[in-house]
Amino acid sequence: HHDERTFVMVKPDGVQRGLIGEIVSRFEDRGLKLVAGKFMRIDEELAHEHYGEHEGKPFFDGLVEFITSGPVFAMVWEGADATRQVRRMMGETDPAESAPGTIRGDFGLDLGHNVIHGSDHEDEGANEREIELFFDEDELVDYDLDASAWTYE
Ligand code: DAT
Ligand code: MG
Repeated sequence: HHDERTFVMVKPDGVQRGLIGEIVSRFEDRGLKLVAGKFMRIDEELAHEHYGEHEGKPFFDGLVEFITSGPVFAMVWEGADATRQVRRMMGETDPAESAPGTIRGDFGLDLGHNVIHGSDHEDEGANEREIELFFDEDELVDYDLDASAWTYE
């Protein structure tokens, strides 16, 4: 199956640092297919829903403040094992522990400002839940990506 979808977002720090294009390029280069994209501001309510699993943790308030502090670029990417592959390309949660060559390892130094969000592949269904939270069904574009014929055997 090449049609697994995952939710990805360039966070406010990544937007302000001009990294949207670089990050989109990495997923394009990998052969993933862009299904949706939206430049937007996350409000308090959406932030609480999106990061609900972290409510009550000491970093939660700061996390909500950060993610609502400026625009984000939300995306849906599709491809074989997309959720896990995007996470591998992102690196670890802490940029300081992320290998060079990963997005967080190449563009971050500090845990709070780690440039990108991707659905957790170890949390069953997180990808679908997050896609639904950020996008309406009619915002997901149905098309064939010609390059896929050369990406997949
Ligand atoms: P990830 O974004 O890799 O899925 P997560 O879901 O555990 O990581 O946490 C969500 C975000 O919260 C993470 O990108 C950065 C922030 N965060 C996580 N743990 C933190 C901590 N111990 N201190 C400060 N911020 C933290
Ligand atoms: Mg997470």
